[in-house]
Amino acid sequence: MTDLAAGVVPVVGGPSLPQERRLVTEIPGPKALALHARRVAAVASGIGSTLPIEVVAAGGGVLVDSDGNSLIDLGSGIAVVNVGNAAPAVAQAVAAQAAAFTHTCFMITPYEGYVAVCEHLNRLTPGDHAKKSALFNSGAEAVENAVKIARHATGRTAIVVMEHAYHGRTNLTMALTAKSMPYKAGFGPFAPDIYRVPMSYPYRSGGVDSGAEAAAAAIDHIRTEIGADTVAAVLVEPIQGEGGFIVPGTGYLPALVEFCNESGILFIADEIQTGFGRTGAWFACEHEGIVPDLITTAKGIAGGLPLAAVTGRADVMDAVHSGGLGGTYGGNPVACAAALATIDLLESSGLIVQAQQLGAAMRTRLDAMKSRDRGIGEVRGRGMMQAIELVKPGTTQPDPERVRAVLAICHSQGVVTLSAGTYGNVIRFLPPLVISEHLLHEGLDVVSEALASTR
Ligand code: PLZ
Repeated sequence: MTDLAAGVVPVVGGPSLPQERRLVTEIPGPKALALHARRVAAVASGIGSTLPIEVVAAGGGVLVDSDGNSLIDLGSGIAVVNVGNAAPAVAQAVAAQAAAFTHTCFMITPYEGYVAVCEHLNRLTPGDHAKKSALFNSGAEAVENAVKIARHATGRTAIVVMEHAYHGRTNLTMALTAKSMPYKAGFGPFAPDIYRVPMSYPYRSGGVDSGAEAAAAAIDHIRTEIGADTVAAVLVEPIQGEGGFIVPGTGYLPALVEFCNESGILFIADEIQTGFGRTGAWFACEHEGIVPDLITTAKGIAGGLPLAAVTGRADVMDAVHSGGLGGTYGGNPVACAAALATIDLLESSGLIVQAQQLGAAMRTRLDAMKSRDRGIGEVRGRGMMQAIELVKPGTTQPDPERVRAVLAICHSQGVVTLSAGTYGNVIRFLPPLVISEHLLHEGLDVVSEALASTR
């Protein structure tokens, strides 16, 4: 019997973990079930979990559980550990910073890491104009602050968001988020002066590349029903995340940016899920050649530590009075140290090119699955952010039941996969950018078998 079979698992993370799928118990195994029982008794049931194992280590493309199983990670903790879980450079930077000091509050006594993260964000985000940044803790908090800044800078209050949008779970960001269940149902009333306009969703507009028409419809809605001169900002995810990895049609985003520029409206790109190499570019806006006035980032910014930012035009960012933005923990020094190591890894290790190459390989596999499965309506995404939308064969009717069945098989076979979509009928793939090609293919083999057995 091996150590692993005896339930002894390595305690180290990072790439030193064997990069393999290894099933030694059923998933979830006995230790995971024991934790689950404690969790049901202790943790509020409003917090869900997709795959209730007990993680004890993770790195590269795998998660290891307390039962000794090693699972392939095709989720990256929802697009967070782009540079890998417990990436050694990140872990070392965190340890060194934690040993020096863990917190002072940047608003009280500053430190260099915060400033350095802002300098990098100002340099790396799209556009070569003068930029400034402010740091926060979560994606939702960054979005809230982008809205505060936009309202203050323009003196206007209306905020325009898209169908299928996801921007968070706080009160303001629930209002910005489209989907009722589970994000909004029962949690109102919601913040006012938020307006939803049509999103370009080529698959659901007859499969035609409807970017220009969808932009015209959105702009018409803003002009006639909201009033362009009341609008502070248009807020868009350049590829929608929770909404189902919807890639807008050609020209949609550039047309909106042009309209915003002409109308004194700020264009805010929410790159919280798409940023930091995920799509094969630093930021997804680059694929469209657009330059937002403000950009929100989080998730992939700090290799797994909680950090978020608003970056944008210096004149807009500086419109807010001193003391008008902040928070106790925003830009925590340990999170900033993790971000600096993460950014350094993304810049120096070729990971963004790797995201293009592995993303192309993943896309080829998913396209092949679609060619033999009439229940796959569309394959879409960019780089290492790809998805399949499942429908009843021969129709565009969503098939969320099959998504649940496919995910259940993948999970039992040791592959972490996530769903998405307004209709819950999308399976999304967000592997760490550092996953080995072999492991990626093995994970997709399992997905392919799960699709075959539910056809
Ligand atoms: N904007 C584009 O994707 C977070 C949500 C998971 P936070 N997406 C994952 C869940 O069910 O809560 C997200 C996003 C975009 C904003 C957010 C919010 O980021 O860090 O979760 O607050």
